[in-house]
Formats: sequence, C-alpha cells, structure tokens
Amino acid sequence: MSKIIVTGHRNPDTDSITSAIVYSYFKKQRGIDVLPIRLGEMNKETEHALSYFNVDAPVLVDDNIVEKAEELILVDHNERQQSIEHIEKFKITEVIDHHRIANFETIDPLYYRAEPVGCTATILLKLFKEYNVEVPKQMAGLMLSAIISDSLLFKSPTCTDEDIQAAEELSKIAGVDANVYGLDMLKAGADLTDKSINELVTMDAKEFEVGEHKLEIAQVNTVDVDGLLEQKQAIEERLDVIVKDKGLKLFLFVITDILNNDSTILVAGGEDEKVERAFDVKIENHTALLKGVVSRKKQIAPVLMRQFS
Ligand SMILES: [Mn+2]
Repeated sequence: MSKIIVTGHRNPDTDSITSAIVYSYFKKQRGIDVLPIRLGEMNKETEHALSYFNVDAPVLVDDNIVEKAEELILVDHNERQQSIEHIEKFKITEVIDHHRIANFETIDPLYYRAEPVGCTATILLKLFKEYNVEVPKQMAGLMLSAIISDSLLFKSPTCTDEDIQAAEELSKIAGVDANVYGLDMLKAGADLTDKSINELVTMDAKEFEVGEHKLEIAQVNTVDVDGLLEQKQAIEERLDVIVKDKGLKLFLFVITDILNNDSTILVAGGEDEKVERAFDVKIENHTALLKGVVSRKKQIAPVLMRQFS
C-alpha cells in the first residue's frame, strides 16, 4: 500500500472528495503513487458526481491505513481540527487549499499552494497545465463538479473569474452543460429526506477556534427550507446536546436555499445577541433569515469570528 495518502477535510464535501481523487491521479501521472482517502461518509451530491462520471470513491480512513502511511498530503483544508486524527503522526509534504490558514505548522519544509479562489479544483486545473498533464474526461467531470458545488453553481460570492473560466474549460472536456448538470447535481445533494436529525447537523459541520472559544457551523443545502423547519424543535434539541458535549460557544446551523440563494440560521449556545450584531439581523426563536448569504467561508465564518474574538 502507498505510504503517501491524500485527504480532504472531515465531513467531506464534493471538493474534498474529488480533489483527493484528482490530485492522486495527477501525482500518478508524475510517477508518484499516492492513495486518496476520505475522512467520513460522502453526501448525495458527491455520490451523484462520482456515479455520473463513473469514478470510484476514495477509501474510508481506517487504522490500517493510518498505521502504514508515512506522508500526508492535504487538499481543500489545512486546519488540524478539520483534518485526520493524530495528524501529528504524519509528515505533511503538501497542501493544496483555498481556505484561510490556521492551526497549521510543520517541522519540515513542504509544498504549500494556497490561492484565494472558490474551489480547490480550480488550483488543481492550474497544476495540470503547469506540468503539462492532460486532463481526462473523468477528472474534468470531477473538477467541474467541485467548482459547481463550492460556488453553488457560480452564485456564491466566493466564486472568482478564475473558477468560472476553469469550469468552462472543464465542462467542454467533460462533455456536459455546466448549468444543466450542475443543477441536477445540487438537487441530488439537497435531497435530505432520509437524513436523521443528527446526520443533518453533522454532515457538513466545521469547527473553528477563536481564542479559547470553539464555534461550530454546519450547513445544509435544500430546495425546501420550510419542510426542514418542520423539524426545528428536534434539530434545536440536538444542537443543544452538541454544544454541551463539545463545550462550544456557539453552534450555527445554516439552511441554504439553493434556488433563492438565501440562508436561514438556527442559533444554539445562548449567544443570540452576538449573532444578531454579526449579521445585523433580529433573531426570533433562535432563527433568522440571512438574505443573499450562501457562503460559510466568506459570509458567515469570518463575521462570526470577528464578533467572538
Ligand atoms: Mn473547497
């Protein structure tokens, strides 16, 4: 088995899963054998993308993999609390990411590629070009899927011109219409009907450290916000338990309407006032509508962290 593993973040999204696969493919073309892994279950959006382009999922991390691996490549994240358990055991040789840099340090020098674009896949496409590696149809399809996912079909404020340009190129190679394929893929991911309450609030949750405080922000995409809010009470009860168990200062559950590009938030942890100030909204019954807000990375996490720091 390969001694080098490449992984995206916990509670993996489409960019984390596909970037692990695509970067492994890229490394293989460059003569280096690496094993793509994932740190958790895949969501339906990602499953849709992998089955559409007929690509196998990365293997789920297990003790055997962790024991045998020596080197680690991180894609789509760098913060240690979002990464593999016992990250200190590995020699991190590379990071390809498009997030803020926090809680990250290494003993040895490494290749670190960070760009403030909307998606890791946009950086990966550049690497293919820089090293003259041809992009096959399947890999193009995966990278396109990641860009559509991270940018919510190019509507998120995180989406840059470079992401749009990359998606145009990739959709030609992949042989799909980005808008048609993209909406189908987002809808597949927005189907939450078979999710338990606990799955809903953990499937795309990320933890952030601000000073001594821990904040958690979970996000789900849907086309039916009201349907989801029918379970509001049960969701809030679950959030309260998580807040207590993990000693969180705040848990923000973000329900993003992918058709209207708004988000409804549920606030747990008793810091409603700070959240009101952060977003300049009135919170009633622990909930508020954030108009035009769809990006955790750009519109939610930084404003909250400023408020709690
Ligand atoms: Mn990403």
